[in-house]
Amino acid sequence: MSEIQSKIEQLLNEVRQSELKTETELETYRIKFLGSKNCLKPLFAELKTVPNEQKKAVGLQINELKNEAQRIYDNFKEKLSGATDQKEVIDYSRPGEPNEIGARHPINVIRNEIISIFERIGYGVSEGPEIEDDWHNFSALNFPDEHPARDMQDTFFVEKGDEELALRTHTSSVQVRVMENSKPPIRTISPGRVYRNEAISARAHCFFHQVEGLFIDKDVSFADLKQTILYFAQEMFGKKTQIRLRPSYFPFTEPSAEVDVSCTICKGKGCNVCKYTGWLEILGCGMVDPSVLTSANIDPKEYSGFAFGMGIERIAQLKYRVNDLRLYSENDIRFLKQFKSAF
Ligand code: 2U9
Repeated sequence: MSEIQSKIEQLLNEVRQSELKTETELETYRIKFLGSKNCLKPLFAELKTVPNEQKKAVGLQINELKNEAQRIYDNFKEKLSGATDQKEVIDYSRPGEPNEIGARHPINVIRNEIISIFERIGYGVSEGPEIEDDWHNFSALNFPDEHPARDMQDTFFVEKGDEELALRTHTSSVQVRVMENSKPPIRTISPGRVYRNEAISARAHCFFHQVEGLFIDKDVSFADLKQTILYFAQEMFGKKTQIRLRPSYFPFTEPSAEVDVSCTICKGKGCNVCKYTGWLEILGCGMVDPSVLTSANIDPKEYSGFAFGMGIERIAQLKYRVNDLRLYSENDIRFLKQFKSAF
């Protein structure tokens, strides 16, 4: 082996044994083997002195050394930059991925809005059990024993030993408890879930939500009731909303009325939402029947009161124009995420 060939071999070994662990080592290597004044250059100069018959072979060896030096440089450079990338992945100072914020259920949004409207005129909120006894759900509210609402078709009965309990069919039962446990003046609303044994469809469900209201004091009149309902309707549906009362019947109120608001869509002109009547039914109300006051130990000669009740789904339906009741309990995220709200 000629002198130049052993130099080439020596450099080849050196290149192959290089361990380049830092940027500085990499740069030193680059300057030595690949830089403008690299240590391979003298070999090319020396090549000129090599006898012609060996020139080709030696030239190829120098080229191979040069390529090997470049390959090794590239390998280490890639490794080092890979390590830098990895450092970026575990950069603990980076802010986390934000969680998507949920939305309130539309029934809760409307419930809270109704509560807020009545709280502004002095009403408190009362809650009670969903499993009720016959007295609080029916008898105290003047439902005769044979009243159809007690029937198996409307009420879910619950067996508990000898006691016959039921899933409450309205939140009036909560207000009977308020009357029994406190003295007038009473101003309370009871929001909550109620149950009725109905086949599930777009228009009916076996459970829904109500807000009922009760006002008992001395000299409470039907005019007070009407003004309270007007206030509620205008807060809920807008200042220009009008109301109309139609006579009705409920066992627990006398006289009783159903209340319509001027159509929130067409403002009374007539459209397919109000079936071209200009009016939408929103709640029922009336003066508390004296026998209901007596049941809860309130003297009807001294006190009078009014009450009202509404379905939250119904109000939500009018506000949001949702026409299928089932959507409210299916928990479809595409439906629920549309109700971001202040309430
Ligand atoms: C007491 C006495 C009377 C509450 C009332 C209504 C009229 C009424 C319905 C509206 C639609 C129920 O959700 S709905 O199906 N409610 O029409 N509710 S008066 O009367 C009471 C409440 C409590 C102690």
